Amino acid sequence: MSRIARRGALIVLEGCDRSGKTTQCRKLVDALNTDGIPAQLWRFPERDTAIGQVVSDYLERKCELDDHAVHLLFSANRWELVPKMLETLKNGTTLVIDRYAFSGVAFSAAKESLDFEWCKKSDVGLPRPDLILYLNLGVEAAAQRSEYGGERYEQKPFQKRVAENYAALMDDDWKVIDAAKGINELHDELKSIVKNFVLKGDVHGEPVGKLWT
Ligand code: 2DT
Repeated sequence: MSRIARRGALIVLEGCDRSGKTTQCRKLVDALNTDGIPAQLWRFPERDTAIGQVVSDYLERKCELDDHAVHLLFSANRWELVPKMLETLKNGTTLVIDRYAFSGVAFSAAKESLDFEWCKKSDVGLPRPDLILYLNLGVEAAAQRSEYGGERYEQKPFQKRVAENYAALMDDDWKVIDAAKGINELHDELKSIVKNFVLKGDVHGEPVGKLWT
């Protein structure tokens, strides 16, 4: 009997700055690999491409760009990696992605110049995540974790608007996780959710969906 090849799952972690996404993504991928589940850690923006380099310079305040233009560059940075993303999933590797199109909308639409619905448009049709985990941490608690750095967007009023935009994007498919706990406790919770999800195998026979269609 022929078996349909098992694709990997597309898993996204989202949340405001300092919610612990990057640490948790790293620990998750290590844990999955240790348990014999092939997984890779990806992040957006992916600063190593030509487009990502411009985005990185913008974030580090090395250059100025029109708000619309930089929004589209963040989006293009996702689109340029779609072929590799689909190929990796097809080969059975699960992707854990640190930020995705939801960051794109939540951060851009926090700027007065950009409209929320306009911000969604450039990401319509991207591979749709199979699982979205939102690390929920209040802006005050986040700011207490450590000083925000010097990058653009790392200020409290802006982060408050970002959190409101995330709330507007959220639907029943999102898993909201309380991130105001210790690193290991949070890891155990995320690992259990992700492992159950991957092992349940619902996504394996399903094609990757298209976002916001
Ligand atoms: P990191 O600190 O995680 O590297 O993020 N951002 C991110 C956007 O404004 N639009 C996007 O599409 C994405 C993916 C969030 C760098 C900053 O870039 C913001 C924080």
